[in-house]
Amino acid sequence: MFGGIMLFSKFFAPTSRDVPADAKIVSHRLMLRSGMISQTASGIYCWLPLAVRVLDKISQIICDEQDGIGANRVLFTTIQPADLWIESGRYDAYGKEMLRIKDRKEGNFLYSPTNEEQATDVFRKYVKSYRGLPTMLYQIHWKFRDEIRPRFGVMRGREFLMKDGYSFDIDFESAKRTYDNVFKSYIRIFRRIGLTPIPVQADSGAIGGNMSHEFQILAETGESTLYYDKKLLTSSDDELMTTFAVTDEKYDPKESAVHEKDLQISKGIEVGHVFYFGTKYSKAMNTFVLDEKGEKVFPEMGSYGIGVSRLVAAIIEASHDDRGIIWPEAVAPFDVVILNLHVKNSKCCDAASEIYGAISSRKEVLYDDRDITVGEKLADADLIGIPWQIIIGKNKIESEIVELKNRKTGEAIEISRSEVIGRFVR
Ligand code: 5CA
Repeated sequence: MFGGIMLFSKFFAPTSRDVPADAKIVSHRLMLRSGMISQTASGIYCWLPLAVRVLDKISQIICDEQDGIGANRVLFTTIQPADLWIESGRYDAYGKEMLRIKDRKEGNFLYSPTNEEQATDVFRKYVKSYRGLPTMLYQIHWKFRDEIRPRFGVMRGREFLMKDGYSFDIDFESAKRTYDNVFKSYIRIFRRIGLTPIPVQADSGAIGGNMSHEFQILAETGESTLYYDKKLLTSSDDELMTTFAVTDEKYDPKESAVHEKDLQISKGIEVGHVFYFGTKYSKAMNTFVLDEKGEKVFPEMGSYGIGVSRLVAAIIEASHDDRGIIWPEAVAPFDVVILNLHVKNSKCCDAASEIYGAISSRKEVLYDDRDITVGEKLADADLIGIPWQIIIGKNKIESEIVELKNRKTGEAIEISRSEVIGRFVR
């Protein structure tokens, strides 16, 4: 990431001390209080600048890891013709969660809840030979699902941002390799974000198919109950490929391979879900390639989702304290916040200008230049959770001393102006 600076006085982050009464979980409360989101309708939120910066950081990590396994980023459409779904047989089956739309000519359309049909349609238009395989297309785009019970803010929204990928392989062995590659890339993505992913054996639900895993993040407010061996929490990436948690519907103490003393039961949030479903869509949508002998082969498919907007809430559930959010460095909206506690004191202003001018060549810096009370400034910084705070007060500034505080540990040290610059610009 390149550096940059932003003046808080010009930054649209409408923070608030009020605790929203109807927000039941901490991430929802903190996202509202830190001015990250603004509700427009049930389960439908506007994303404000702090939140957009976090979405962008998460997306960047996802794209990096997906491009790294040879997936191609595209943008499918949010509006799809119903015909594609009639062809796959899902138009009626999907039920009331699908938002159905008519255009001015009375044509039937829908707002994408997922894009298996469309990905298959794009594939079949262009790929005619086994030489075009394997192929994987992915996007990061908005979805709409008319959930019966949207709740917990963006955790279960109706409109939400998803990374969704779709793979096409010539046979099962190749499809399984692709599935495993995506599986491993997901583990890397969640680790890079600063989370501990728990793979879970899963059902395929509305997507259909015969092999499926979820990726969950532990949090007390999670909607799933997970049963797992406690060594899962410290497993290597390779070990996570073969040892999974199960959810309560699947847990059978008689069949469990986990020793009772190692069994952990915790709540989790589903942040990702991968599916292998073979030729379900390629057959239904008459999508085939010709193999080496010139014979028709229906590609073996999989689809792979990450709840990008849900992740923002899940990260906060996993990383906060009673003062606010504690962003993991990799996805923080800014790297550093400079708190000028006395914006009318010229020495403090000079120090702040010098420090942000120097640091912003390497780091993303928010400079809190607002004319508000010291208490409000300190409280806002803890609330929005930027990993490092440089606090400039008038008492020590004569001797060129500022305070450097770590948001996570709360540890604060007194340090000279030049030293603090040296810490961030190396
Ligand atoms: N087509 C497949 C994979 S591309 C699919 O749609 N999978 S999914 O239904 O499991 O969704 C993928 C991820 O999106 C989920 O793991 C979850 O993290 C997120 N997600 C699903 N529904 C919602 C929702 N209502 N609000 C926020 N995130 C959601």
